[in-house]
Amino acid sequence: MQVVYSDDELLHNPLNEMTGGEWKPYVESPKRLVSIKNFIDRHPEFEVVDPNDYSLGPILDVHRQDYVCFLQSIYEEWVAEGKPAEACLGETFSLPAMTGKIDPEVVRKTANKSASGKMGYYTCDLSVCFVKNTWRATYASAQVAISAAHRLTEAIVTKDKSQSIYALCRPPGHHSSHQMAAGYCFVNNAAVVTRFLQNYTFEDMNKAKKPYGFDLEAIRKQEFSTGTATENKKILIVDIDYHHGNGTQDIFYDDSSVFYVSLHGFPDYPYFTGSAEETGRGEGIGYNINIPLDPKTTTDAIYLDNLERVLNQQSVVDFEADVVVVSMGLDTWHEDPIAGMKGLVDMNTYRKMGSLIKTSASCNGRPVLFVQEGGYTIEKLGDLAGSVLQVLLF
Ligand code: Q9C
Ligand code: ZN
Repeated sequence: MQVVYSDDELLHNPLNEMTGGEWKPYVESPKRLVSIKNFIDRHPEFEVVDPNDYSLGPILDVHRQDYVCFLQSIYEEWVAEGKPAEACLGETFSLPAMTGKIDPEVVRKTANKSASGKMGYYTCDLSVCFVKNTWRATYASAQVAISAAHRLTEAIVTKDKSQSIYALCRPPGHHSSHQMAAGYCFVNNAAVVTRFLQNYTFEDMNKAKKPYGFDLEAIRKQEFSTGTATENKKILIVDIDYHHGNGTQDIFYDDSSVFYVSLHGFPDYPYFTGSAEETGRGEGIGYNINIPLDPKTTTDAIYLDNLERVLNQQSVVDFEADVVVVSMGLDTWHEDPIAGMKGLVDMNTYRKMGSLIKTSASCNGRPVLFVQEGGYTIEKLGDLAGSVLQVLLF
């Protein structure tokens, strides 16, 4: 199985985050990726490949242009205002301005007048911290995901390669929405590849591809052109991260061409979403399934039973997805320092998750793109990822 990975993803390395009223070491550490990469390097069934560069286009098919500008420049603006170079963090959040009484465009303009205003407007918790190379790592993470989508498409076209691929992404993405960074996430990698698979033909993908080389000045000068929907591909997103993927859900909430399914600890971060009552809106009604699970009582058997049930549920099967995107968080493991289901204690459960993804009626025979999300038991991450991927290797 091919694994797309870039060293640039390691460059985002904040010191601390504020969690539960305490300053703690930043849990979403580059060591996570190093650990998975070491595991991959020791197992010859995996082949590590470099990403290519597809520019900002695919990112802008998901995220607002002003938000992408914010991601690119906020750190420099923060430092230019004389604020501490170690950490660019929010100090207020935009809720007080969002009462609906002020024109949202006026709020946006006011927020954009200062670095703290921007942090308050575009971020929503204290797990979002910018350091010098945050955008560089975020850009690399998105290009890793897009490159994996392109390679998977190539495998579909030529039919001679494995029909699944692993995007070893960091920072993760599923808490990020159109104009929002949250929960260690800046760009929603799973959403970006979903739109990329839908909007680009194989020829477009080949045309957009350049060798990867991060160049901030060149990126800033890029035309903010976005793709146009050319193929009506249907994408099933299966989110097995411990946390609810509120960003991904939000992005596709009105959309019947993307089916979002999530199993997650509940109630827990992100605290406001993830209930089973969230089923989609308008055209998207019925294309969003949340399975909230009690982290204290969920066992291996309960988890697998829920995953099996939803992946064989009639509406998901009838959707007839063209491609499956798995938001692969590994933070359901019972030892996870910030998450974890107390009863998920068996490594075989992760093998069975992979096998359900391979064989269930909604996924069977479909190409699968694994996108790395959370997971914080640094030493266990390779085993966990390897277990999920095991049955899909060949
Ligand atoms: N005590 C991902 O797994 N802080 N994000 C939670 C819990 C934020 C998790 C603190 C957790 C975000 C991608
Ligand atoms: Zn998570």
